[in-house]
Amino acid sequence: MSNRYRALWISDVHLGSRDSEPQRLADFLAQNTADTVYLVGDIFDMKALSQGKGSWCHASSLLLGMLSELGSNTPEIIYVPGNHDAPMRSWAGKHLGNIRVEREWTHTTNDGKRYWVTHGDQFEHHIEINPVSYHIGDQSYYLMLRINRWINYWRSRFDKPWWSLANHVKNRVHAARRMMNKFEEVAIRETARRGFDGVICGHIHRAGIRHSASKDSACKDSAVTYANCGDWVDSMTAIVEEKSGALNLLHWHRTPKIARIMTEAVAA
Ligand SMILES: [Mn+2]
Repeated sequence: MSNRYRALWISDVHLGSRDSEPQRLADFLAQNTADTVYLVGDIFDMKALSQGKGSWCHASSLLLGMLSELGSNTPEIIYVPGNHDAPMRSWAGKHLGNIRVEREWTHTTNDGKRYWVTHGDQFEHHIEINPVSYHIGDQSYYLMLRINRWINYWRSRFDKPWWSLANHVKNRVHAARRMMNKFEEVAIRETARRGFDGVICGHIHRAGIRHSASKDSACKDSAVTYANCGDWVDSMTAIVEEKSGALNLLHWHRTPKIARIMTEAVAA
């Protein structure tokens, strides 16, 4: 049985990178649908593909087929590209089959709240990052994903659910946590300044919904909702809008074995 929401947001799928988990997303989309589906950037990892670090597997093609098929059951699919699929930004205002490409978007919920939909990489420019530590952080993150895949391979053999090492470590490493908190602060401040009720973004691979009063003195009393979709590399999360207009965070934690069986069933 599938769940239908008013709207659904996913980001940071990184299709084409070695760390992408397209079969999990295909599994999720088979059971979760919406009137409007938003692809909030870094759907393709053109960076990895252009640097020769990519890999395009059968499941990636399967997922692409699924997305285009989704268009016939979904009135609207809006794709807001991110920094890893930045070349797609030049398609803003155009259609790619059933998918409408936009640089950013405003979504109005059923209870009349206006949300700014953006990938969020621009918020990073307001954060001072030491380029050396950024590079090390990036490298160790990808190494961690590799170790994580190995751990989960063994967990799946014992029918244990998916577990995220990167998330576990990220939340404990002080510098990473501070950077992500800063990102959220910048996003909230900018959202309040632009007069939105909230923002729905991705980019930092940390899912969450947070309600916050902006610290900005110019708009002191404006409460802003910050929602981050997370990713489909290791947290397997999505933001959805319920019929009431409320936003919710979904975690898709299936055992890899089930995901694999389902993918094979779709392919058959
Ligand atoms: Mn990004």
